[in-house]
Amino acid sequence: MAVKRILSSVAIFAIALAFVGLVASYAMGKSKEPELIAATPMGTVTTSQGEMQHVAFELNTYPDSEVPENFNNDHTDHADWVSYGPSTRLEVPANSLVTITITNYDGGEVLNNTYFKDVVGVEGTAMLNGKPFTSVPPDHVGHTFTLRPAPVNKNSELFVSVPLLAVPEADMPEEGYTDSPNVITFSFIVGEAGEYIWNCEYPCGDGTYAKFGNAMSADRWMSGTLSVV
Ligand SMILES: [Cu+2]
Repeated sequence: MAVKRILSSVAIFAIALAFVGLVASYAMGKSKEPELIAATPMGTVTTSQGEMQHVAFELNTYPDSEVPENFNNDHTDHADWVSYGPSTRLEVPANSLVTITITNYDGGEVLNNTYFKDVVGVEGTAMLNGKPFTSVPPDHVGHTFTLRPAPVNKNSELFVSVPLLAVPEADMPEEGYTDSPNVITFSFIVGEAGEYIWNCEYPCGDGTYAKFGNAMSADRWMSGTLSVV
């Protein structure tokens, strides 16, 4: 009898310990959620769909996750992973023109799918270092910003994809970041409220899963959300 009682006490203790562990890991996971950043209001603008409000984001892409300004992503657990910042959770108002400027500090190589070398779905002209562009060489891609409706958002046809030209290997320093990043600016129109997801389509992860491992297979380093509210 005594042995049985001890065994059941041990079992209860083990279950309690497992529960505490589960709650702790859930709480830790939760705290890493990137902060939601709202677009900066830029007034109104005339577009192909008439006059609408204009909002903007300034994002960046880096060859690792040690960038202080990207603290929102809390990347300290994977400091060597490539990253988008300052956050990957974005929010914009419905029926607006969204302009995104991305400063890319990362190198890159060859796309798996050359479709993603092209600028697709933008309003007006995309700019690369101050000059209009419609595509980049498919073997010089650092990352892409590729936006699609979330599966719950069945009525939306919004699709945007913009390649980020890679920084040449010769300009990638051993320590720190390049002095000559590529600056890419593009705009697109969002309609009614809805949820969108975006990700990078260049295989910029580690050597696993054909370079779609680590940062590419985890949430928030090379992927994020766009909430239209
Ligand atoms: Cu990428």
